[in-house]
Amino acid sequence: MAAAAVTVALVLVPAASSMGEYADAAGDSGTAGDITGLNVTSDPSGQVFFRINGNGLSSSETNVTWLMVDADANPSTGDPDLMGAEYQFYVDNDTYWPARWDGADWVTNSSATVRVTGGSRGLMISVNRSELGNTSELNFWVEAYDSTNKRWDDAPDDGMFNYSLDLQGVHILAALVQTTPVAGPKAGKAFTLVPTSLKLPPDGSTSLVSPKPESYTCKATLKGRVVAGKGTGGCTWRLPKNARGKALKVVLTVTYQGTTASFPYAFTVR
Ligand SMILES: [Ca+2]
Ligand SMILES: [Ca+2]
Repeated sequence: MAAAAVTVALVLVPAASSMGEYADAAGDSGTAGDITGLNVTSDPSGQVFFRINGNGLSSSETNVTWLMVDADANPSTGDPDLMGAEYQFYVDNDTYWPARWDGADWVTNSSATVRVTGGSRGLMISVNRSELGNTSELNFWVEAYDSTNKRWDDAPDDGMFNYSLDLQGVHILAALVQTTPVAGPKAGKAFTLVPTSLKLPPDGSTSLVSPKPESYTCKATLKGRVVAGKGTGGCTWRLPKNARGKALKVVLTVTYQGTTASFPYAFTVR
């Protein structure tokens, strides 16, 4: 029996690497609490854990923290003034309020699975997907707010972060790449592939600038045989002179906000 119990416990704990890791600048909050970063993870039961790191968070009744959740990952549904949030959690120094958008107003939501712990240097807000509209993928943002001095710190500064329960991190839809030469690989020449930006789900951001991966690596095969890459991420190859007409297949793996995703690209060597 003891062995079985241990097995269950192990299954319930997400792997340390399976976590969304979201940054926010330090020292940008004025008199409000300063959010310095967030981690989000979830377990197989659908409990989602939002960890908000910072300084001076929820330190009084007037210096509070909000977590807004766009539970259908769709900014065009939910509260239009809050980037399409359907759920929110208001946390001050000694209480919290779980709320849901009823289509016109914010009303108290059920909170049987809600846990709020921590203090001014870090808050943990945890809730099951059953009390987030059975979400499988969500957007979220956090605000530390000082209502006395009307100062705040938003994370992110613009738009929302994304978290997929299945992926245990941000849902990276695609990577846009640039190749050198632009026309594709050429026999006897070097060929380089660089990811220029990532396509993420709609996040309510007003910025037209797409995010770039934080790091990336490549793996390539030429007519099914591995070719070693050089340079950044191993994404540059010198193609043999006899490679003309052969298929070059590249798998690009990008890392962004603690999450990795791989995308295949196929070329024919000229
Ligand atoms: Ca901050
Ligand atoms: Ca929504």
